[in-house]
Amino acid sequence: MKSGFVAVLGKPNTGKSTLINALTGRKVSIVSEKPQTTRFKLRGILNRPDAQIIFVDTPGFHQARDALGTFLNSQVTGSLREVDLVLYLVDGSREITDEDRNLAAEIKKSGLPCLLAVTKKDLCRDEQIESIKKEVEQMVPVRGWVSLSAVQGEGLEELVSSLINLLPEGPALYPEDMVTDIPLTIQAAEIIREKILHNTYQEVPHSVAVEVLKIEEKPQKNLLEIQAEIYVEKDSQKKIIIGREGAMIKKIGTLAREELEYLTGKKVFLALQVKVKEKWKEKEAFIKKIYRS
Ligand SMILES: Nc1nc2c(ncn2[C@@H]2O[C@H](COP(=O)(O)OP(=O)(O)OP(=O)(O)O)[C@@H](O)[C@H]2O)c(=O)[nH]1
Ligand SMILES: [Mg+2]
Repeated sequence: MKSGFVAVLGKPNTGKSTLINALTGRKVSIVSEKPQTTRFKLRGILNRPDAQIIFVDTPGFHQARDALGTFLNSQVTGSLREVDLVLYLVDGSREITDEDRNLAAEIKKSGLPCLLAVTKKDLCRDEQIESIKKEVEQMVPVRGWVSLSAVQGEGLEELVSSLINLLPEGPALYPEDMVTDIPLTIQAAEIIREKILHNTYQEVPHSVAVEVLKIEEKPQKNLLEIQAEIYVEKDSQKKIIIGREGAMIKKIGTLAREELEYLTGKKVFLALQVKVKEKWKEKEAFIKKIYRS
């Protein structure tokens, strides 16, 4: 039996969360086309008869411009101290940038074994993949590489076999029916945030934080009452989230409620409140409170 933790690292938007969801067959982590969707470490567990792989999803490593960016990057570098192996994702459909290079330098510094995955194979030519592989090999020593498309499910089996090969011997570390260890409060907050990411544009998605304050169970009614706060940085953003005559907040609430009902198998009553917290992305204490770290 092989088992261990694999940090899934890459610059923003390389497809880390999409890949973990595809591998585990569940929505462990929210996904959007906007960079910096993932804001903290999330674990997704893949069980095989001969192995248990615990994937650690991480925020996209980038050039930080505020306290939130610094916090996100610290989640990435912190994950390097917790894992057995690194899965380094590089987007096959884009040029390699300094963000890829800076991350490669962090991985190299960690001394951890690293497997390269060139992602979004469905969007690129074979020559592109080959040239990315060559460039990455100059940046960090890799123990192997795969190219894959998480969206089309291509290359995933090869990836899993390569990871199992590199993992240490060991027993399963989590129960076999467990896919994630994320508590419902965080899952609910992420689902709400995802609906906002999918329905708002420009600076709004990046200025949103969601905190679930309370989840109350009413077993006799098979009901969950969930109370959450949506934080934005400016009054103008609050107006966008609420929408004309409350249309946007209603849409976000309905979409989130439906998904939470599907996830929990219970009826959900969702109470959302939008609050302005000026410059929260500059406030480390606020960020740590929201992300409970
Ligand atoms: N065509 C294609 N698109 C993909 C693939 N994998 C991910 N995407 C898209 O790329 C975008 C980013 O995906 P995410 O999984 O959120 O990327 P991420 O690396 O987790 O991003 P951050 O959390 O922001 O660092 C989304 O729009 C995905 O649908 C793929 O294999 N092919
Ligand atoms: Mg992500």
